[in-house]
Amino acid sequence: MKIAILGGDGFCGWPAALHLSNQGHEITIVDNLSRRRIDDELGAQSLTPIRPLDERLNAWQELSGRTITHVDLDVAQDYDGLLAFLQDQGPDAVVHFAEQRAAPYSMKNARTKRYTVDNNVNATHNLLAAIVEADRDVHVVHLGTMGVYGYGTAGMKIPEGYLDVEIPHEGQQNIETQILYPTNPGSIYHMTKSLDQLLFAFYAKNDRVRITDLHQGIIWGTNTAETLKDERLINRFDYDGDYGTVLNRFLMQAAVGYPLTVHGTGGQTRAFIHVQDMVRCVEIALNNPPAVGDRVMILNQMTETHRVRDLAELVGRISGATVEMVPNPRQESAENDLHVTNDTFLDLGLQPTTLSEGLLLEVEETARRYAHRADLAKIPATSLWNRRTHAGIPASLTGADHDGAEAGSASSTAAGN
Ligand code: NAD
Ligand code: USQ
Repeated sequence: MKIAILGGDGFCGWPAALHLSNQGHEITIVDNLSRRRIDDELGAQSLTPIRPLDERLNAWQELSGRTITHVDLDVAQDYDGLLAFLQDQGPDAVVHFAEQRAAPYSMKNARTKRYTVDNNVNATHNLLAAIVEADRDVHVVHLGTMGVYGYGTAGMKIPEGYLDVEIPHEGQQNIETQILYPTNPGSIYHMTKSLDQLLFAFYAKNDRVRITDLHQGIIWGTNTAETLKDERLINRFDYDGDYGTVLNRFLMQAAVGYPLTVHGTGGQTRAFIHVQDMVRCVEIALNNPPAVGDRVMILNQMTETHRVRDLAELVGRISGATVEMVPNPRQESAENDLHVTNDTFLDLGLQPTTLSEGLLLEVEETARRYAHRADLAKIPATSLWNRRTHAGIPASLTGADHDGAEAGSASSTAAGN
């Protein structure tokens, strides 16, 4: 297949590009390198020494004999460039990773909120509009999030995107139908993924675009079979308070001797998937597209659920790290239960890589190898979900009792807006 990977220089996109190239697909990465500029803006680099994209691509060519090309294009801003790309290259499929993906970054201040909405919603809409204008049959595989379902306790197993409902119909038989599972995003970032869902539903219905939306859980791990082949192919490892995700943060914190930062009671239960399974899921999704005219195919891309404080306890036990309960900078339920259906990927052959001590220690070992690159001052999560102290919101939620809180800044962004 000819596959365009939007966001192919990122944490998920890079290993996915290598994996799909290794399978013999013709890969083009479309990426404006905004994530690298956000590293500079935040003064927080990947723990692992990721190489410039052209060096990565040359190394891959040298090692595998396969060529991956790069088009430097802002999918959200350069509609004409995107349209010309689709017309010239004619990809069979587009994997869309090109969004601002950190919930804390999206909640920092008005500027980062606006950037996240503008970037993510425009990127998705530009892609869909360009596919229609180019008049091509392109399968869109989008990386969405489990977070669109919300993180309360649903009281049921969360289905794959659609909810069976029965609507009372006065004087007649009740109507049985399926609706998009009601969204309940917990951050501006997660909200953009909810907005993406509506765009997908519309374009699948109106223009018969074939779309798969992968509702992905939190990725953990850093290496895949391909990124391990050479240090020049190394994947990014985010550990800072904005981009670092919880389990990788805990493993990095254990490696550098920093107490594991559990937010609040650590009672949040979340869905997880290892980075190696993520690339496999993307491959499976590409090989099993919906038919033209089908509704959006929504798959839950996760393999297990864990409560945050249990993860901290596990990492503490295997590494000897201490755990520190810190005030929660986010607004989220103190405790939630989470049960998720992931039958489609299992039926299509995914064999989950579940959390094991060996794999956890492997990630910690990677973090230990690059511990000298860590800036411990970047570890605390300082982006607060709410500062509106006059709106009747308790101090425990506004961060008024939160140490090390940052001021809401409004400086210009390095991400290009
Ligand atoms: P990332 O920030 O590492 O990568 C995103 C890439 O997209 C970056 O290389 C960035 O430069 C590029 N990009 C962003 N906006 C762009 C634009 N307008 N034009 C061109 N390129 C652009 O993020 P990631 O962790 O690789 O996540 C990829 C996708 O997967 C995101 O959409 C995210 O929501 C989703 N996801 C990630 C996780 C996770 O744990 N990392 C979990 C669930 C879902
Ligand atoms: N948390 C801690 N301590 C930390 C960091 C996080 O207790 O040091 C807690 C958070 O408060 C939250 C949970 O861990 O309750 C998860 O936080 P996270 O930063 O690991 O994950 P999240 O913000 O949800 O976002 C990440 C990715 C995002 C993706 C999402 C999938 O950044 O792109 O969409 O995971 S999901 O969580 O399933 O919605």
